[in-house]
Amino acid sequence: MSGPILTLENVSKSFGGLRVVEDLSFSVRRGSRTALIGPNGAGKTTVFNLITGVYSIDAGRMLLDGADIAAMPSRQRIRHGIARNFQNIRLMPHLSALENVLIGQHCRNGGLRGVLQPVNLVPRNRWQEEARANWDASPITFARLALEIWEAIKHEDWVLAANNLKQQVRKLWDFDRAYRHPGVELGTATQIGISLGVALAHKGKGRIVVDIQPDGDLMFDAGALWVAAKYEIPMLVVMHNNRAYYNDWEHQIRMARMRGTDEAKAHIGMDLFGPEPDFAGLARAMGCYGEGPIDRPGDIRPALDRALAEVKKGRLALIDTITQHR
Ligand SMILES: Cc1ncc(C[n+]2csc(CCOP(=O)(O)OP(=O)(O)O)c2C)c(N)n1
Ligand SMILES: [Mg+2]
Repeated sequence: MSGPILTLENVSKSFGGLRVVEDLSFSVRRGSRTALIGPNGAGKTTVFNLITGVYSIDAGRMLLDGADIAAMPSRQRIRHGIARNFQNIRLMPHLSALENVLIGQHCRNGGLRGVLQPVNLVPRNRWQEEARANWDASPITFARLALEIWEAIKHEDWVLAANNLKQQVRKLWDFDRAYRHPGVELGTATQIGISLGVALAHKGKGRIVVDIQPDGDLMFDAGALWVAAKYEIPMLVVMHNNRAYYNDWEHQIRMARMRGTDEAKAHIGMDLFGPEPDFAGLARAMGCYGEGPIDRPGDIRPALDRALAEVKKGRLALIDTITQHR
């Protein structure tokens, strides 16, 4: 092929009343290296942003190998070889150094999975391996609970409402649709309420709404279960029960250390045993389905499947699983 590889013809770009690029025309010869040089504020970065599709041009034409690319989104331009880097390095902190480098290949190998799969570097595969550490521990590890729930719902059209297993779920579940999670939770005293709202919003759409529910939070607002029964709001509630207002307990320990007071008293008002609340019984008392407490990890999956069947009938089903603290 001959002719220039890239051509800008009379390109202009304004931001409000500020004309940053005006009537710019140039060509880049095929196989050449071309630099854009100019003083600060000359508009160099804007030109790069126009060529790479970060901004759209106001006027003129932009041709790649003779084809007009002005309307092409940057994710497609990159496949045609138009890429940029940034002055500030932008790493993905959850990936290894090698994975960060390999990501640069994603546009040529069918996406991130395409690059990483052949060498078994998909981070989720690695995290799933890591999640199998202490697999049979009782109380149940967070990672096992997160994975057991994932295995039970991954073929459903699922939505995650409140989520008390943040680290594990983000690594182990595949959030492949915008509606899979509404965003962050507001913390204790809100989780069951917010989850109920999410479940109501998705009611009738054939989706399975999952709430990974802390025990202390449900102590505050048991009536939410009755509301779900009364208004037939289906939801799978998997209780991550650490028999404690643990977040607060940790805080009390920290405060005792800071103040030099008796750390052994930090549990007062913080532990939730002696007697243990029976959350499955509570769910049933409110007109919902309830099972538990479950402390043998192998019992979780069958219980989840039974609960799922109840949710599909239009009910709230609660599984009370006993987990480690943190
Ligand atoms: C009404 C109310 N009281 C107290 C708190 C303070 N607080 C924040 S986290 C927490 C403990 C939560 O326990 P749980 O819901 O079981 O979650 P865990 O930390 O055990 O995972 C408490 C009491 C709060 N957020 N709201
Ligand atoms: Mg708790």
